[in-house]
Amino acid sequence: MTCRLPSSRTPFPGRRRTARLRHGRACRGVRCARAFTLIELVVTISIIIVLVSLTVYAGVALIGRSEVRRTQDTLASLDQAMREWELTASRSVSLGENDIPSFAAYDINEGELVNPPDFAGLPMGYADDVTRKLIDIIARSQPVKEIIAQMDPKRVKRDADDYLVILDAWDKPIRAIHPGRDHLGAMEVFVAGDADDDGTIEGPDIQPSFGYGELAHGVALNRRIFFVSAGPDGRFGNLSADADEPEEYAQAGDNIYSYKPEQP
Ligand SMILES: [Ca+2]
Ligand SMILES: [Ca+2]
Repeated sequence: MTCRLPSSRTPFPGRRRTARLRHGRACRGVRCARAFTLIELVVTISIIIVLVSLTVYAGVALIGRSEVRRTQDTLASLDQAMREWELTASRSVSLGENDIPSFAAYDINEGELVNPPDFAGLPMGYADDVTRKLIDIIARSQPVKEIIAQMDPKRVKRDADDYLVILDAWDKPIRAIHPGRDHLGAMEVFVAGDADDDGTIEGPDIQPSFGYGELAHGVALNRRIFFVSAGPDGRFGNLSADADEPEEYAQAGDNIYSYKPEQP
C-alpha cells in the first residue's frame, strides 16, 4: 500500500494526519510503518499479564504439592519408626499418671508434662511435650536411629531443651497424638468422660486447659499413635471447637496425618 506524505497543497494537513494515525498507520519518509493502536497495546499487555499470572500460579501450586508430599514422607517415616519400636519392644509406648496406682508403669508420665517453651513460633502444649518425650524414647533404639538418619536433615532439629524435634516441610513441629491410657470404666466417667472405641481415654486431654491431644487433633484408632502436621497454614486448629469458633475448626482442614483419625 502506498501512502502519501502530507504536502503544502493539502488543505487541512493536520486533520488528514490524525485520520491516518487513528487507523494505526503512520508514514515516515517514503515508507509506511504499521504502529500499535492503544487497544492493541492494552490487549497485548493483558495477555502477557494473564500468561505471567498463570505461570506464577502453576509454580506456586507445584511448590505446595511438593511440600505436602515431603511432609507425607516425613509422617510415613515417623509411623515406620513407631512400628519398628513396637516390634522390638513388643508393646506400645505407654502414657500414664503417677497418681493412679494401676498405671504406675508407663513411659511418659502425664503428670509431669509441661508446656515447653515456644518453638518455631507455635504455642506449645501437652501434645508437643508428649511428642518430644515419645521421640526421645523411641530414638534410643537402633532401628529408629537408622530411620531418623535417613530422613531429610532439614526436617530434624533439636529444641532449646536438646530434645529431637521433627519438622514438616513448612518448618513447623509435627505432633504425635497418643491414644491415651486404658479407660477405667464407670468409676471415672465423670472425670475422663466416656471411653473411646478402642477402650482408651481421650489422651492427653485429661486437663483440657493444657490439652490439645485427641480432642483437638482427632481420636486415635486401635490404640495406634498418629502423627500430624499443621499443614500449609501452620495452625493445628481444634476439631472440637465450638460453633462460635469456626476459624479454629477450619484451621484443622489442611492438616496432614500419618493416618486419618476419627472426628472427636
Ligand atoms: Ca483415646
Ligand atoms: Ca492447619
